Amino acid sequence: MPLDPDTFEALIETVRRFVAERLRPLEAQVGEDDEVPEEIVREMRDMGLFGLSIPEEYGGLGLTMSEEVRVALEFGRTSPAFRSVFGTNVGIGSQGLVMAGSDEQKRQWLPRIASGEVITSFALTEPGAGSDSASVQTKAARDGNVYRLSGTKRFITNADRASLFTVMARTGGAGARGVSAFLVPADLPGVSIGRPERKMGQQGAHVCDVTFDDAPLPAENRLGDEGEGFKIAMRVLDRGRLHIAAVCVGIAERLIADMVAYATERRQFGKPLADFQLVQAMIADSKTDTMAGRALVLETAATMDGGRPITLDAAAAKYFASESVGRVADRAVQVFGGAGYVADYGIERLYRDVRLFRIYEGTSQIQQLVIAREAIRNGG
Ligand code: COS
Repeated sequence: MPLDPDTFEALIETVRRFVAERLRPLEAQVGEDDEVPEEIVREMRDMGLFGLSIPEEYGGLGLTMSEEVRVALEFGRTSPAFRSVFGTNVGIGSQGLVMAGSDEQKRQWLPRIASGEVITSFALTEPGAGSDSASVQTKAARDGNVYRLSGTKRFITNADRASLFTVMARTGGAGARGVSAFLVPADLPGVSIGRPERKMGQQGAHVCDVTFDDAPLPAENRLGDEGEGFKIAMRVLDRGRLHIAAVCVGIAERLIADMVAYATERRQFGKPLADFQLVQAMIADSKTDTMAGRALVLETAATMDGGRPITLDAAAAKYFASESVGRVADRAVQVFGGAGYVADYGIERLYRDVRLFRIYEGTSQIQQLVIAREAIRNGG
């Protein structure tokens, strides 16, 4: 059920103000410190952001996808690390549980996920299983009433803050059908978290290794049936890709606003940069890319809310929006010129930040494969 329109618009207005007044002034600091300040995390909890997508009966806001992408668009107007603080709770960390969890599992975890007391994380990728996620090697060997988990997960977002992981591990033979999904508490004996990686961008959002060393997981922590884990992961990623596409569009909109402001103010050859047609071409191409991305995101969200499959649409939205925000960021650096390359203006930081969107939650090449696979399967 959508929120009533006034309540939803009030939420959007609150988010917009929070992004503009609280987060944007902290962008440079978070970029330097690689840490989002604790008081910001608290304010996010108070705003209910960790529970945007959690059903109301479990204490969340239960937003529709059309509503969720509107919030994601607003969060695009600042460093993506801020959205990451609650992003896994809203998306890939919680949605396996929402889609496939038992009532008991939902009652146990969802209210604390919605409040932000529990941070969740999605553990699919491994050192040897990136794009080929059906080849995961982490093992979950059944031993009476427990599964013994062993293996290593890599590049796991929010792992160092998480108290609950959705883990895809092998319970059967080779391939997708041998994979099951599990809810793994971070304090389970045998679970250890590596140090946050140093990365090109998105400082403040941490990724770490997660290692399982014969960790004894109660069998009731399995999500769905044995062998369903890969499909659960793919359904979670369909939705996650759409959310990321919305963030990409939001950042592109921010970059265009920055580009236009700079081009209007900065003068060369006796007039503002914005008077030069070659600069106008960069603004026009950025605007067109971004409007197309926004339309694709909103239409795909409406498709999902209508109960129709979005595998192809979400892949297309993520592919287009992540590639186009890369182009927009590149043009923004170009319009800013030397100022785009030095740290003080923040444009080079966003340029580095957006590079990740073409890689995580499925590379552009994986999105192309998914789009083609689905189009060929359904006759175009
Ligand atoms: N929703 C539901 N089921 C899906 C699905 C989806 N979106 N995608 C695939 N499946 C099902 C298939 O229908 C198939 O089911 P059956 O065995 O019943 O036929 C099964 O899952 C296996 O699918 P498929 O054969 O297409 O699997 P592949 O090994 O070829 O992998 C890709 C497909 C490459 C698309 C997949 O591994 C992928 O998305 N990789 C990228 C992973 C990723 O995004 N990683 C980022 C980590 S999280 S930040």
